[in-house]
Amino acid sequence: MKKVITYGTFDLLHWGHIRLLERAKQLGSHLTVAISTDEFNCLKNKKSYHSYENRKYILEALKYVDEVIPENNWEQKIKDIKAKNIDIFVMGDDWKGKFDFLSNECQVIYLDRTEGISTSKIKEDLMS
Ligand code: C2G
Repeated sequence: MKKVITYGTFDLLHWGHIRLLERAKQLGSHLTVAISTDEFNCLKNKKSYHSYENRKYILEALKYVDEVIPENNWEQKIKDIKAKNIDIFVMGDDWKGKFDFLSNECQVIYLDRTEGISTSKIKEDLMS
């Protein structure tokens, strides 16, 4: 049973997020998603429209997602991977290279980011 993990804000959930989660789940049989808390989003200079609790509620409703945990900081990934016996760490390739240090703990895979959609594009388009 290969266990997969990924991290992100997942605000205003869109098909780019879903394609990422779908492909992440296809790599194993269990997918954990660590969602950035509202406090951590501040550190990432991101303000999400939906609160952590509501983003968690939405992600937990997805058939590809088996577990949702909070992402509180940049440093927790190694601890999460060890504690949960994770086999594969997945991120979109806008993060390519940034998490290669995790390859001592598990397989690190960057998946193609879905072009033409993003949470910020949704916000910009709605403003125009
Ligand atoms: N993503 C994607 N295609 C898009 C938009 C997002 O594949 N059009 C992917 C991103 O590459 C990321 C995931 O969806 O792997 C979540 O994206 P965000 O919510 O924007 O997450 P981010 O702010 O990049 O946070 O510690 C890691 C950070 O928490 C990642």
